[in-house]
Amino acid sequence: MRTILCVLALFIGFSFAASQDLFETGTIDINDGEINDFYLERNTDNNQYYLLVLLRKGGLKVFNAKRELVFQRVGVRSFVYWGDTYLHNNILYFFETQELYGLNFDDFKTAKAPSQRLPHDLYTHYRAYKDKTSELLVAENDTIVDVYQFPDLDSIARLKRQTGEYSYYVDGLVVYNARRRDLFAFNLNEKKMQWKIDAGERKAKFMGISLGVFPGWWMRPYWNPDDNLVYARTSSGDLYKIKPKSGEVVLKKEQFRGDANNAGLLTRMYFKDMNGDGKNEIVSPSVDENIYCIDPKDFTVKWVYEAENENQMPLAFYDITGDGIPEVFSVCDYDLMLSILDGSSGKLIMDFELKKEHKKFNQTYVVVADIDGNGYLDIITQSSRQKIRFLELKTPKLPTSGSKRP
Ligand SMILES: [Ca+2]
Ligand SMILES: [Ca+2]
Ligand SMILES: [Ca+2]
Repeated sequence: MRTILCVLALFIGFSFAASQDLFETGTIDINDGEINDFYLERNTDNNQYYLLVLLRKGGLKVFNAKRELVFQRVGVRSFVYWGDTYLHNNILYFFETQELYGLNFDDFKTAKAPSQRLPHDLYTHYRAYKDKTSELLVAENDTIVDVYQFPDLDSIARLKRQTGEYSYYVDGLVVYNARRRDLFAFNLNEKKMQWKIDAGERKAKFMGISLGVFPGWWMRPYWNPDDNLVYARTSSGDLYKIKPKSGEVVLKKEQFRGDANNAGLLTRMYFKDMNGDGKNEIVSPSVDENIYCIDPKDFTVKWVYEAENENQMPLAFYDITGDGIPEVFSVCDYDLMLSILDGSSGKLIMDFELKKEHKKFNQTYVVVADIDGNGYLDIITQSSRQKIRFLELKTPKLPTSGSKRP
């Protein structure tokens, strides 16, 4: 019986997606600058998808699903991120120098939000949070984390630091890397440091020979809404689960994938239900050339996919098999190999080498959604510094539910 099921699974696996089912449907050429980043967003009023392109020199371009330019503005440096989308009530907030603007995606007319100027324009990241009663903006760079009321931009706190991974706001606390070794939590209500955790040490090796012990450092912390706990990684490949209020380490797994130099160095963490039990698992690309699905309960590895190349870029998620569990879309660094993994097993459904127009073009975002609503998944990637490429997966016809890149 087991053999029959395996053969059947193999047959189904191969029958619903092969690389020849992926077709190019178009490109967008940016003629006046290099692309810094692109995002796919949906206007919930008219259910239309829009592609937001941020230029390296500054500047925003917005395209509709037909790849027509519907809005552009020079000088835009950064968008305000709302956790899983850049649109907040269908408004895209962005900073142009120190001033906050809101672009309404219903009519694409820009207006200045009722705000004051930020004290400087050197922030690298803006993230807004909806709290119980208000909205907050956390603006940060390598030396400061500034917390403001949103959208009026009254200052709430300024935290100094010496290293620049993104912070996380949860339950009145800003959890951030104050120094490479120190993860801090700052209490915004009481205006004091709540706790601090040291990253420990790292044993480094080269060709099997010990190079000694070095201080570890923290990478960006995450928050899992399921259990309301902070999840953090260190450069040693250690995983932590932390109670935000007390700083109590609920679980720590040292070097969860061994002691090779890059083993288990997760580049980001996604919290998604990958087995349909209503609780999130952790899905992570890693510098060690794997993609992991990890059980947050005990940090055991539920599945691992050997990507065979480093992966530092974001993943995308969308259920194409109709079982309610999102598949994982990943593009490897260096070779631009797109892999689609079955979300419940991590098994490869298909892979496809994306077109590179320049040898040195090594990394791309990937976003997925059925942007034209024809029942087939659209896959959007970058094929050069100035070109975005659209592909469509012709098999299978999509189920009605799904998700886009978080
Ligand atoms: Ca689950
Ligand atoms: Ca699925
Ligand atoms: Ca489509």
